[in-house]
Amino acid sequence: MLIKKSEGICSSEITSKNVYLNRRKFLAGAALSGAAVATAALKFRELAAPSSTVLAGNKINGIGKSPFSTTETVTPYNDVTHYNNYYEFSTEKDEPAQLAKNFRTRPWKVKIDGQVAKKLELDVDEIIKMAPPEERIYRHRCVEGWSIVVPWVGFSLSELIKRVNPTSKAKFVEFTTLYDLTQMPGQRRNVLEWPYVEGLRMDEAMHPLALLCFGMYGEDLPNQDGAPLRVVLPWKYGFKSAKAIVRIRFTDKQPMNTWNISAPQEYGFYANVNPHVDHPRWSQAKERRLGEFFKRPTLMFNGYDQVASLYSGMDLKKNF
Ligand SMILES: Nc1nc2c(c(=O)[nH]1)N[C@H]1C(S)=C(S)[C@@H](COP(=O)(O)O)O[C@H]1N2
Ligand SMILES: [Mo]
Repeated sequence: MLIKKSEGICSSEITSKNVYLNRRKFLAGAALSGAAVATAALKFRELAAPSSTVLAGNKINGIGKSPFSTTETVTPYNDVTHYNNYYEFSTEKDEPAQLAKNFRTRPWKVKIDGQVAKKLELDVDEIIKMAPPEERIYRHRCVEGWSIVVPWVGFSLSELIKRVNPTSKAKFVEFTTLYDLTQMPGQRRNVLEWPYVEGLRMDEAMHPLALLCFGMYGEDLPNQDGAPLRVVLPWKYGFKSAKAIVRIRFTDKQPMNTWNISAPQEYGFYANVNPHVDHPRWSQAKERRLGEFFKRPTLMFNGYDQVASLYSGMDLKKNF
């Protein structure tokens, strides 16, 4: 019910790339006159983003292109912003868009602690300025069997890690999501343990593909996609990519992660995308790209072979 399609135009008829490019053109907007801008804006809203609530983002300036980007068709913005797993708001995928609308993403502090030379509390805007923003078009696959292709904006998580000086005892990094019952209605239910926590081994976190993310489609990250700060780990199932991060803690022991706590036989710590290791209740061999009808094969590490060396010698059936 959140998605109001304009008449006669089925979203699949508009290639998402065109929508995306039009959007970029619209955002650039420089050459257009006032009236033309109004018309273009109207058209754009009709075609690409019927829900105006998702247009609250601000354009992010000076985004560089990343060589890590896939050339695959970008998933329509409207799908990516209206089909979300974000249990702090709701277990229904179409609800976070609406329920997170007034979520306060400023001011926002991020605590950096554990095995670091000096504990820090950084403002999210200080973090965002640590390195130049890049656009990374990544495939992203949910453990449930759907996938998206998103032009995320951010920079390698390693950039932040280098600047906060972890000690030699730092073997893992843990991410914690905001816990705020006044803003996150889903936290009133005990479907998961709150706050949501996730973790990575240090070498995984330092891999250049691991993205510290604060934007998408050239704009600020929408609230339902994890504003103001999240990670995106394209070779892992989506649940590893924690949203709304308020704490980054370096540890000598493997941290717990929320979905593993909830169902350890179904969700592991590593959670690398692996078509050969099925979920106990369903196959992981195929996936459905949002906006597409036919399923496509799922690739090992979601196609990001460059991470394979991180796991050489490991039994990935045991360490699922
Ligand atoms: N804090 C928090 N982060 C989270 C989740 C969540 O429920 N809470 N869901 C995860 C899951 S299961 C997926 S698939 C991705 C979805 O990200 P997207 O909504 O931006 O596509 O976010 C992940 N990060
Ligand atoms: Mo997911």
